[in-house]
Amino acid sequence: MFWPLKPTFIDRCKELNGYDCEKLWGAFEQAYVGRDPRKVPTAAYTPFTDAVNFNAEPNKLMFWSRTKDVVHAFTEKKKDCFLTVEDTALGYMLDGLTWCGKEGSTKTFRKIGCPGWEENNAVGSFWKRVSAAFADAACGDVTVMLNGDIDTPFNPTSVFASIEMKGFDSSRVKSLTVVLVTRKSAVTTCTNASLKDLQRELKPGITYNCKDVTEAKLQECSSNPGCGACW
Ligand code: DVN
Repeated sequence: MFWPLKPTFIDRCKELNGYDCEKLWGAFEQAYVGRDPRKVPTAAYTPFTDAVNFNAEPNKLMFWSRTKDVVHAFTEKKKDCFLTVEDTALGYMLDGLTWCGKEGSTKTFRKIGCPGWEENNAVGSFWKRVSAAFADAACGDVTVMLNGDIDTPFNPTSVFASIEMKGFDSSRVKSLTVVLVTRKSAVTTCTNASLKDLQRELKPGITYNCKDVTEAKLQECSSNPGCGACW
């Protein structure tokens, strides 16, 4: 099935209010249209991130790695307290979608003919660029939801480790809290070796916290009123 990308982008953009959606579409599309879909550098999306001009509300930013479903189920109920990049204008319009361009064409293609998750593909470069913009805007206390059901919840090649954490400005980010979520059997706790790596890589001046949280507890927290730390 083929759905053009633009109507979805524009509809989602209108839901957010306050954006010139045609202008955002133009800034987005110029990154990949007419290009080899394997040669889209992250910088090609800078006109888009500049046009979104995202200003983070302090203490609300929620990062994640290998917890996509569980984190979004949580922020869906807690939008006043926590925002992932997909809950903001940086990520909302493109969440869950695939696209690319083609040399010599002015069209946007969907899935068929688009490369997979390889270096400099149109979709991957977009998420790397918007993740960098999201992390750059972070201030105050930030949170990351990591996966306690795997051996290495902090993976150095993940977008969170390789782009977002490196992008925190230590003069603005006060603390990072790891919420280590366990769905089934807890393979990992806050004593995990990869979390020691995380602490070593955290910029000096940013305070580290870690909480082991079951998914059941997280569900309870998402139903609690207020933004206080429930875990
Ligand atoms: O903090 C978040 C958020 O801000 C986001 O922009 O980046 C952070 C999450 O990225 P991450 O740390 O690399 O976490 P993941 O879980 O390893 O990867 C996140 C997503 O990237 C995956 O869910 C994949 O998206 P999809 O296919 O479910 O829509 C995608 N992804 C990552 N590596 C991939 C891949 N898709 C296919 N193949 C891969 N090797």
